[in-house]
Amino acid sequence: MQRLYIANKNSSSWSMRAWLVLTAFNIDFEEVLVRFDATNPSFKEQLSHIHANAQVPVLDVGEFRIWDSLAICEYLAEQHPDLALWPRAKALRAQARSISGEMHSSFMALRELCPMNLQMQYSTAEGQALWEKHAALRADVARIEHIWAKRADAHAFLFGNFCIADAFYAPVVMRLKSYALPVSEQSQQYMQQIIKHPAVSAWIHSGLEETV
Ligand SMILES: N[C@@H](CCC(=O)N[C@@H](CS)C(=O)NCC(=O)O)C(=O)O
Repeated sequence: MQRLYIANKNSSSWSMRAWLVLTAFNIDFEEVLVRFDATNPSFKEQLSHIHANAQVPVLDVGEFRIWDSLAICEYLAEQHPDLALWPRAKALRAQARSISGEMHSSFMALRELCPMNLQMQYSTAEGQALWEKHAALRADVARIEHIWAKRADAHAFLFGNFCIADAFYAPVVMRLKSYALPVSEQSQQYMQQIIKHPAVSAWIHSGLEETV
């Protein structure tokens, strides 16, 4: 069976994306969690035996290994054309790929200032202080909210049904929530949709149970 190497569910946002796609679409896989924290000083060394770049996620499909979250999702979409991991309509699929690529390569202020930490919750005042201090963070969140606002139905996922693009934005949802960043009512509705998705809530549950 294929194996997905991941790090701590509390904090590993790139692991979360690949894991969500496999789980949400009921694709068989075995999970191997390599702790990435002070309890495991040999994380890099352990991972280097799986792949030379020594990062997670890595999907080991037996014949070969894929070592990047977006490449893993593309591979899964190729392997399961019946499952609509990307939207079926060509134009929507192109948009879904574009915003997933944008997530993969952008939003550095949000990523640096608000690392994923499911077990942490800022107060509204703490979130506001962070927000006011960092213009780059406000710009990242404005762009993300603009992307989310494009969805056709305020109560749906980005392209109707849950797809790879939603998995890519799920850790963003968790960051906005943990750091209590002020977002619109519409964005909060999308965040609720994501948080209550069964795959996302299963990941959150395990992340909250982890000892830090
Ligand atoms: N571009 C990679 C990024 C992977 C990445 O940065 N993974 C983090 C964990 S979320 C990691 O392995 N960090 C450990 C390190 O870089 O030493 C992907 O999308 O898979």
